[in-house]
Amino acid sequence: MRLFKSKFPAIPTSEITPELIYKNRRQFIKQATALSLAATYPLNVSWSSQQQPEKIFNQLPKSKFSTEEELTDYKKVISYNNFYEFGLGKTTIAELAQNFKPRPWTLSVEGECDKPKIWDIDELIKQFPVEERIYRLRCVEAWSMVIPWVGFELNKLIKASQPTSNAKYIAFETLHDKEQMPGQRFKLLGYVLPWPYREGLRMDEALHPLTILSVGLYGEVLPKQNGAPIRLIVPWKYGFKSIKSIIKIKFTKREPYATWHRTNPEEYGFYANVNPEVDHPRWSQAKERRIGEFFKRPTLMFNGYAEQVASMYKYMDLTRRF
Ligand SMILES: Nc1nc2c(c(=O)[nH]1)N[C@H]1C(S)=C(S)[C@@H](COP(=O)(O)O)O[C@H]1N2
Ligand SMILES: [Mo]
Repeated sequence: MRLFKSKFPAIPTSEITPELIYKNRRQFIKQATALSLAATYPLNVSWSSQQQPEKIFNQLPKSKFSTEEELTDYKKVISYNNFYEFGLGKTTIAELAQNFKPRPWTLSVEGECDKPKIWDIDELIKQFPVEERIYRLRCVEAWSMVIPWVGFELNKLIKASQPTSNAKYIAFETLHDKEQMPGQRFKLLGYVLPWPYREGLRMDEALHPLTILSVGLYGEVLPKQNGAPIRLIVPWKYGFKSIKSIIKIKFTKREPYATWHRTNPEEYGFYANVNPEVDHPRWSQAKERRIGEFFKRPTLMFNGYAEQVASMYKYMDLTRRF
């Protein structure tokens, strides 16, 4: 059961009016009214008044790829984030992201493909039906969460775009907009990361059924701080590969620019596969703290997805190409 604040409006009045709300409008209003009448738990955080708590994804199919581990608390998922476009602190991102406008939004698919297209975000969600996928997310900083994402397999969008035989890699780019993203205005952060934030995958990794594009979590539209309106999730890689607020996807011949890798190749490899045996130069990767737990737990090879993904790397020296 999701937590809604008590002044939750019966009719959504926000600028976020996805088609799905209209599609399920009757049911949505019924639910929303019931919830606003019921005694609900207020979110005790200052930015909650600006949150968009619409539970817009009804009766989602559950993915067979979901983990059965205990979910990380919703409040933790939306209040402990890494999103450098908004700042350096993890607990302040949620507040700093509240003026961000994730709709209207377009995602451009381009490069080495026969069917390039500029997608409207809601058109994309309609075209590629979403499901619930519960994944572990392991940050390079040795913490992890278990999150019920709402999304669809990236391979569906790739197939619809008809990549050419030259498409060996796929590149992703986040919005670059100083007006909306305060972290992009600060010199200090500018020295840390060149904007826009970019990431990339090898084509077989991008086509893997575990790789998804996420548009929601916990049955809601994706909160701004978690990468609204659309982000990548690659569960066997460190969190920084899972690029947020994507505006562009490009098929390329060569290994694309990847922000953390290019700015600090000693510390962040292009592959960034979760590997307890390869330490980060400044700390061990052998264990992780599951957010909400006290004791650390051992980190698993490929974040526990070895059975599904290890074969993609069987001829690679994973200590050299980390
Ligand atoms: N555009 C962009 N995407 C990003 C980041 C970022 O700073 N900018 N941080 C990454 C890192 S380091 C992590 S751990 C995850 C965190 O996702 P979450 O806040 O939803 O848990 O987002 C990744 N995606
Ligand atoms: Mo991270």
